[in-house]
Amino acid sequence: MRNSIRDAARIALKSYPLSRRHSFAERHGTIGLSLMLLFALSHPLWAHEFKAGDIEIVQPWSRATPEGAKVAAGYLVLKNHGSFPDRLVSATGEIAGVTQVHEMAVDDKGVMTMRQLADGLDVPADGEVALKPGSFHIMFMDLKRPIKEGETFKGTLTFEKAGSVEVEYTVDAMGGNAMKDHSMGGGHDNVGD
Ligand SMILES: [Cu+2]
Repeated sequence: MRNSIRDAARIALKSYPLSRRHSFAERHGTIGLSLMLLFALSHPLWAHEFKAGDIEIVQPWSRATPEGAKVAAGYLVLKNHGSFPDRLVSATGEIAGVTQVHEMAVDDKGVMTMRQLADGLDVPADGEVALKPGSFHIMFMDLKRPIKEGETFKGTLTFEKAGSVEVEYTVDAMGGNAMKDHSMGGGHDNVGD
């Protein structure tokens, strides 16, 4: 009787770590699977970082345009990991006949205006510049077609020192600031010097 209890205890003790190990392996597998899933889901974010020399281009995006729209804006963050300033001098977009680097600002009469940065946009050494709604942006003009939410389109960015790099813009839903940018597009063809 005592022996059988001891045997039972021994069996229990022996099998306990085994079953723990087993369930750990199972759990481990589950963790691995969820991590893989997480990576798979976040992959589009990774895919939208690009590099040209010391310049990192973070997550280029644009907004869907209404039917018949002639302009769209592109946004991204430029990070300069180098110790020399650089400059974004030009851009292209496969959806646009003409692509320019623009700045949007409020003039002294309180009116939102935008202008082409003919000399390009400075990217400070060890610094960054954000192209975002209401500020600097890539201006896609003479659109060849409307762009739709969820699609991507390609473009290039050319830097004075870092050279050219191909990037891919993801297209967000219409609305918000970008619409305001775009609805001012009527004056756009007159912009630039
Ligand atoms: Cu513009």
